[in-house]
Amino acid sequence: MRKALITGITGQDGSYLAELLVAKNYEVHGIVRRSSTTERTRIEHLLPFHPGGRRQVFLHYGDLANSGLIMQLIAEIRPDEVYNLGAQSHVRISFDVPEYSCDIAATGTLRVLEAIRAAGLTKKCRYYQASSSEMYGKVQEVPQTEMTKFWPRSPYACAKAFAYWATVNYRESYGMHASNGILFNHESPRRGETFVTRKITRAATRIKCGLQSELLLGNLDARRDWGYAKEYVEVMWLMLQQEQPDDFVVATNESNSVRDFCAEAFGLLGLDWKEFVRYDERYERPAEVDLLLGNPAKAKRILGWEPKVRFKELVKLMIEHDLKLAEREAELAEFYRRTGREDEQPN
Ligand code: NAP
Ligand code: F7E
Repeated sequence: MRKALITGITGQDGSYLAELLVAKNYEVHGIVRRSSTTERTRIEHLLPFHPGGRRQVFLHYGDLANSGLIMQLIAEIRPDEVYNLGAQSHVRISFDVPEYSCDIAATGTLRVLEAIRAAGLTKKCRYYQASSSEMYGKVQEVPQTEMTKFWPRSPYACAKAFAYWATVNYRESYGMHASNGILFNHESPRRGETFVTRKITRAATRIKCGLQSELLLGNLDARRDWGYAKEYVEVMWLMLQQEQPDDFVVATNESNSVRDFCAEAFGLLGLDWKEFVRYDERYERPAEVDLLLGNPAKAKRILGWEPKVRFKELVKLMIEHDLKLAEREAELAEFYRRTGREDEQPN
């Protein structure tokens, strides 16, 4: 049984990747942070105590800020593959907590790479780095490829650029099988609720169910290349199965604006987005990334991968999921209202 270690296993991508690796019969180890609330909803169904859960998933307390623990875990687990997905991944928030964001995404990456080396696993362990299209920032060409120069526009993107080069450096210095996936935005019903796509699908469906009256957004002109997260984790695995490590753009080669996303999402519910969306400058960023469009030709050529879910289908699957969620919320709110127990309703 091959062993994989995932940092960021509780996140959107970590949860889909864990499912994929379990299905491929890996022993899956995940690093989780201790916090006062145990938020494991995305991976709960995989854990041994869950009915139908699997005995091949193991969680370990740790933090990418803590080099001692990272060293200890990697030395103990001795994984065949490491997927480094942990990060403070919200670009807007990285302007509020720049040092922390960089410590986790940049130095955290170095901690993991160094732990693999210190454990004597440079030749045994393959490494995947969650690099990001945000590194292209103020884009130097359209569409972006593996050769396009980086111009990061946020603390998050600067940290990811460091992590990208650290991965290349460990490959070149120590012959490690270390690869970067330069993933463009990818979304799903598991996307965090403050990223713009999920914020829109949650709000549109809640508005439809009478739970909310408006949606506050920042820049509607930004364009993104949005794909489906569940498909994107397959590329992570594929990259580590190649004989040679390498860096790949993962994208759909289609770009839409935040405004397009609103129109599509509200439209699916028979609503006109212009009636509900209000501008709020709090959601603007000090420096914006205006246009991302990725060319995944290399991934297709070498890995045989290409995206199947396109923009409209992606919006539809997110809306369908969130509509069910909003309908349940509305039923619950109605129950508390009818029984005169509004005060007791959980947030
Ligand atoms: P996400 O949902 O925000 O998940 C981030 C994960 O990192 C969570 O499991 C989180 O744990 C963990 N984490 C945060 N701080 C940590 C720390 N100090 N130590 C250990 N773990 C920590 O992100 P995602 O969308 O799945 O993205 C996965 C990775 O790909 C991230 O590195 C992201 O930057 C990168 N990426 C994402 C996209 C995208 O469009 N989604 C595109 C390109 C690259 P908690 O649950 O405890 O918070
Ligand atoms: O913003 C605009 C915002 O936060 C997309 C992360 O996964 O993908 C993600 O980063 C666009 C930006 O994603 C709101 O200004 C307008 O132009 O959904 P987002 P992101 O910043 O592209 C990359 C590839 C990553 O690597 C990151 O980890 O939408 N926008 N109004 C808004 N964005 C948010 N969040 N909230 C708004 O109200």
